[in-house]
Amino acid sequence: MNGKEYVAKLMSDLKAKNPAEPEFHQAVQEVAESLTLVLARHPEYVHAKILERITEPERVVMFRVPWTDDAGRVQINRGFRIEMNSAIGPYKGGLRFHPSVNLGILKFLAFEQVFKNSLTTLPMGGGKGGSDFDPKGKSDAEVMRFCQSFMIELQRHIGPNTDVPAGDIGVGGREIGFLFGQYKRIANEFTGVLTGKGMNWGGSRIRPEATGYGAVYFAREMLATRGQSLEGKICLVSGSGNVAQYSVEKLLEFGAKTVTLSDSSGHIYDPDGIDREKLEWVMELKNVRRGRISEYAETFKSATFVPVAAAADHNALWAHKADCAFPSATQNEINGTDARNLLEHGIEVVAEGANMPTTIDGVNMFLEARILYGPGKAANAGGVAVSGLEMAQNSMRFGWTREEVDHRLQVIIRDIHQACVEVADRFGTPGNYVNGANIAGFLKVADAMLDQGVV
Ligand code: NDP
Ligand code: 2IT
Repeated sequence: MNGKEYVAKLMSDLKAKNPAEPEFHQAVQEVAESLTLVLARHPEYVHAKILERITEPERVVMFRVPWTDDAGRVQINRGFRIEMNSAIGPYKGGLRFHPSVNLGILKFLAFEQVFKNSLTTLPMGGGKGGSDFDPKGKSDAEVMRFCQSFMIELQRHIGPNTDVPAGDIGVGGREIGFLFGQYKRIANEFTGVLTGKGMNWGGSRIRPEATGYGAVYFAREMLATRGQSLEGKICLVSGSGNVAQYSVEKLLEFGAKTVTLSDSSGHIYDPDGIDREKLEWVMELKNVRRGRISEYAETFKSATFVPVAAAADHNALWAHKADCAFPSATQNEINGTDARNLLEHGIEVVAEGANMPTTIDGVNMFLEARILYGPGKAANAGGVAVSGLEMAQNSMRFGWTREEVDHRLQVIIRDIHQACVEVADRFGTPGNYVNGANIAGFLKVADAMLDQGVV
């Protein structure tokens, strides 16, 4: 069997065994295609069935989460934790609370996390979890009761040396606080069992900023390969949550101008740019008042709000002219049409703050156009990297300064970028960060799996 046939068989078996999980199929397909380059040179991975094993979670936990709302009604959600791979360290990855959450989405995220965590150079395996619970419109007391109920089950499966969850969509500082409080109460232990903790109770400096800052640092590294910088660049950022906010903050610091933000209702376009004052306003809107991004255009007259068009085949945010794009909302937010729109308007850089925001045809268009395309597992690895640094600080019972953590984050991102460039070169596809990230992330995990036998 040649590489192409091997991947075709792997995919047809995977789809038969895991039906109705399109995002998981998509994530595996992209990695497996990169790995055809590796398998030809390394038959030992084929013999040991590394790909077949790496696509099968080590453990999946699925559970009922009952809670009562403020009106006293009983509510039921579904909770999950996917423990994907522990070859190089304890399972590590975020929790997502969003009504769209299902097994297939969390498996795609856990799969991506395995390679991403390997790229960070830190000893972390891969996992992901969450619930179809929707925090939107819920009171703090409802969110707390939900988190407490969720943790009553999750606590059996996690631990600082076993599995260390963190935040993702719908899970920020507030939720991590409620989850940590309940874990501590049940386990009667104060340990670093979650990351993204508050600064007074074991959190790391720069963890809230890390994913957005990291994506911008990654873009800086990519631009440097062409002798350019972010200074003066026009940037499109999607989302308006954790990753989007800190991407805009770092872009401002580097002299770039961000002209968009979004949420699931639509996007704002502000040709004057989102300055520090406007960004501060967005942070208050989203993190404190938990409002909608449409209010931005009501407050700042330079901006227009464009609602999501129900039947549209594209996302209007990506049709604005810009130099750089930082998709920071969710998976598959850039399809083939969006990629074409970006390319037609001269996009030079795409750095993915979100996980798998670009469909496979969109990815292929970016690669063919030879723009600087940084896939999520490399470009957004700063978040989990600083989670790894939070674990290290918790183990030492010590905390580093902002400068120390930020310096380490920059070094890690530089090393990830370097690894992507070198590995893409070594496997005959220079400048292809998709192959670079997939292969570099894979080799370390695959070799650890070989060393550890058939487990
Ligand atoms: P937040 O919950 O803070 O923000 C998510 C943002 O994306 C919101 O503006 C939200 O809008 C929007 N969004 C979410 N789902 C959809 C959807 N289905 N369609 C349109 N817009 C949507 O999450 P984060 O900023 O933490 O996460 C954003 C992305 O970054 C995700 O892909 C996540 O997996 C990834 N990521 C996050 C990391 C982290 O450390 N937090 C680390 C690495 C990657 P609305 O309010 O309307 O839902
Ligand atoms: O997708 C991700 O890397 C995250 N949501 C962060 C995971 C973590 O453990 O910090």
